Amino acid sequence: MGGLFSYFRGLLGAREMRILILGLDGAGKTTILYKLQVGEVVTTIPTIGFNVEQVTYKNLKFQVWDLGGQTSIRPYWRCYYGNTDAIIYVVDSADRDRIGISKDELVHMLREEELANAILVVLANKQDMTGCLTVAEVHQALGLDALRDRTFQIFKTSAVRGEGLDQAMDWLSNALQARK
Ligand SMILES: Nc1nc2c(ncn2[C@@H]2O[C@H](COP(=O)(O)OP(=O)(O)OP(=O)(O)O)[C@@H](O)[C@H]2O)c(=O)[nH]1
Ligand SMILES: [Mg+2]
Repeated sequence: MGGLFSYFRGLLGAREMRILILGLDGAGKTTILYKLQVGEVVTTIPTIGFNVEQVTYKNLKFQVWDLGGQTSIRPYWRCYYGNTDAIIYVVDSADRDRIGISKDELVHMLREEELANAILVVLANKQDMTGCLTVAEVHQALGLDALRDRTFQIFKTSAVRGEGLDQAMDWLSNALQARK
């Protein structure tokens, strides 16, 4: 089955990339998704379950799953890990109280076998807020120094201002293409 699929994949050219957007509730996942899609911020309500969107970015088609981040929903993230090419992990840089929980969820997730080859993009979001952690502090707090055998990069973003998202997506597009 897998062989047949790879054959068709080769025949038909690039397949769609499957990307998950994860992070604690309120981190800004849905805002980022809609920003990428339509270029303007729409009002979001907390995501119960998930949003799936098709995002085309520089000729790359992404199937993006924005999974809700509430505590009760987090155990279900793993149901969506299969065939994931990349994870965009969103952190609320202004939420100092919960950066440790954010780290724990990330570490937990990266242990999953199914995600062993997934590229990781960390977005230190809400950089427009005064008193937020810097990108270096987020890097440190998430323990990213400890990552081994993982293609990853961290970016500072402000989803509401649309800052940093292009750089992050550019990097991700290149990383995905380089891997094929
Ligand atoms: N100041 C600021 N606010 C942001 C930023 N990104 C998102 N927000 C706000 O943070 C709140 C939560 O954003 P959402 O995009 O709904 O968060 P989410 O990660 O999808 O949350 P769940 O669906 O509950 O998991 C909203 O009020 C957003 O407007 C940002 O970069 N800066
Ligand atoms: Mg949401």
